[in-house]
Amino acid sequence: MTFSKVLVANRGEIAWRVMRTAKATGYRTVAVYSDADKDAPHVAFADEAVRIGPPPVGESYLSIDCILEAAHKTGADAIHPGYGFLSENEAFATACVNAGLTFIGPPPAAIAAMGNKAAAKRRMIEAGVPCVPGYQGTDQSDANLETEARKIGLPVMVKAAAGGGGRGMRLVEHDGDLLEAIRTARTEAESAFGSGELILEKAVVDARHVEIQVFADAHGNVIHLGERDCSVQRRHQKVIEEAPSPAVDASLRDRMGTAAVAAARAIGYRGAGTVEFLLGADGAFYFLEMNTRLQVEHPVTEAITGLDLVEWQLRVARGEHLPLRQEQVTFTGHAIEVRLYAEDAYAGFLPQTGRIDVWRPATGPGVRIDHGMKDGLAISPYYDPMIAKVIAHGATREEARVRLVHALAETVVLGPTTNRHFLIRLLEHPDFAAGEATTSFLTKHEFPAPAISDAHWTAAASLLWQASAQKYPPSMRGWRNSNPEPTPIRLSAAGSERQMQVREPDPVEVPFHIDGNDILLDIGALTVRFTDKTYAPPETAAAGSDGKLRAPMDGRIVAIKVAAGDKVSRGQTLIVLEAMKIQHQLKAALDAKIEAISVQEGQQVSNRTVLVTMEPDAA
Ligand code: MV4
Repeated sequence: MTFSKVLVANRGEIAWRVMRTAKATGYRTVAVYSDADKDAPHVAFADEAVRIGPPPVGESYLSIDCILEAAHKTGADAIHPGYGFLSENEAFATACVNAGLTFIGPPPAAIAAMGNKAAAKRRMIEAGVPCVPGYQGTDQSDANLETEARKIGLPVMVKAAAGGGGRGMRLVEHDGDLLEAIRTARTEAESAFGSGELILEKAVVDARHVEIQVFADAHGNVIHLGERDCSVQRRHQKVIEEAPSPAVDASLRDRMGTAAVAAARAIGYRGAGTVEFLLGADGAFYFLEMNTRLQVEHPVTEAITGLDLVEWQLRVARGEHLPLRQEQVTFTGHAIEVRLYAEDAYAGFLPQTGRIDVWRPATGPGVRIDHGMKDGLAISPYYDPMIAKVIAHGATREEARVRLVHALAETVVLGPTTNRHFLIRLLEHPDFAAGEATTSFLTKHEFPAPAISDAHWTAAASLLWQASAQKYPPSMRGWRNSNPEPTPIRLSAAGSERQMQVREPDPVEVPFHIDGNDILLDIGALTVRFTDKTYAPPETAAAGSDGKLRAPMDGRIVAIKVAAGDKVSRGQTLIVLEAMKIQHQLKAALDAKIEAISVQEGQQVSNRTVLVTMEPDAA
């Protein structure tokens, strides 16, 4: 059925990416946005934009009514769901069809067929698609599942039939853990997916996750567009995806592609789909699940086939035949994608939020960066904190890998902490570079937080000094006619603190951004946030444990609160120092007895001058 105006029911990079192809192929485009996304690029890019609600997904991007209302309001006659959100929601696809709209995706029945793992596996077994040996039956009693697990032989995977993407999955290696695993998996599945139905599978250890891109039209044509290797995952979240797989040769590609086409054909598939397989070290492969949507990682397939998969989706949705027959599909070179996230890979991958102050995506031969970003846009806590997908294509895998590392290194993203440095280390790891990463890669290898280099500290102090003349005026800078004194600057970062002495510094050429009292600085693809503590209450730089209280900066003694012989306790104010119109309470860092006071009230002192000497109490 023909259509002329496409509403993209999504946000971020995929909304922008889909609209780019839709516009380029002559469609008018409609964006939907929540209040959190009103300044997002995809909204400005669209021909029309409709606010669909407040930021929470349940009241915006997951609201079928709001989205259909937006289509009605704008006269959109087709809807592209993107990925995530409602893209695999059968009710949404049905509601689109019932509203007379073209759903740019598979038939609702195909979505339903793949929604339940047990039913999907039964369909695949019927279609002759190789599946992991296991149990996907209806007798869900503890006793039967235990018996079936023992028939399969440990280790087994217990999976939620209504789950997917590894959610509700549990590996059982010891017989004694079996019953407990079955019971907890069932309970978790009931609360997470509304169904406690389980399937059991032989655990395929140290496997690769290799998925086949399939495409089907409404005229019975079904082809595949090769494979993607997505083995490098963290908690079932893909981190690196590449095409082709280092472990797949032409013969295996042909066999996996044939199986994937059979799977799509068996469920009357239409449009873009992905059939996920586990590929064992022995070359055997097994059906995992089928994703009835365009995947995040589709750009690596586009890079090696030279095709635009969204353009194919639009063609198929308007009833056209697939543009190519299987034998016409060709693969050129290699492509690798990473997902750039606002998350702290060195602190438990904690998601980060906040404004992206500086966003400068890299460019270069073979580099593609799909993003929904611009300077000043915030990563909101309501949605997936993906900033961009960074893809590099090359004639060889090594060229693609090197190009990707350089693209990441040259991409400037200053604001929330990101996983950029972590991604570079993954790509540079010898096992990955050798094409030997399997699904155990991220459990086998540690990537601890890197130390902050002296270069980072020095550059941060220099840049603050240069950029903040008003903060460190000559009087503060220790400047004297004869010879310039160094300027004291105290910085903290990642829980440590340093007192720096800055003379007239050399120019520093690194990406940086000054954000109030902080400076974000990038050296060697490691971005560090430093906080200027120079003016922080010196108790944060209290007297060292050597019993000497020193001036933390140039200033004037305005009050002396103690006398020689006094007993003082930790945190007690000893001296008040005025610097830059701020009165700093200089406190004792430990219980002690005052031995000597070396200054008088009204005296001007320089940074680091010893003011008070104490005898620490015996520990
Ligand atoms: C498995 C498996 C090994 N044996 N099933 C299912 C969802 C998908 N995203 C990951 N899944 C797996 N299913 C059996 N029978 C291995 C994976 C798997 C995986 C498991 C743990 C950690 C990372 C993984 C990455 C890819 C695949």
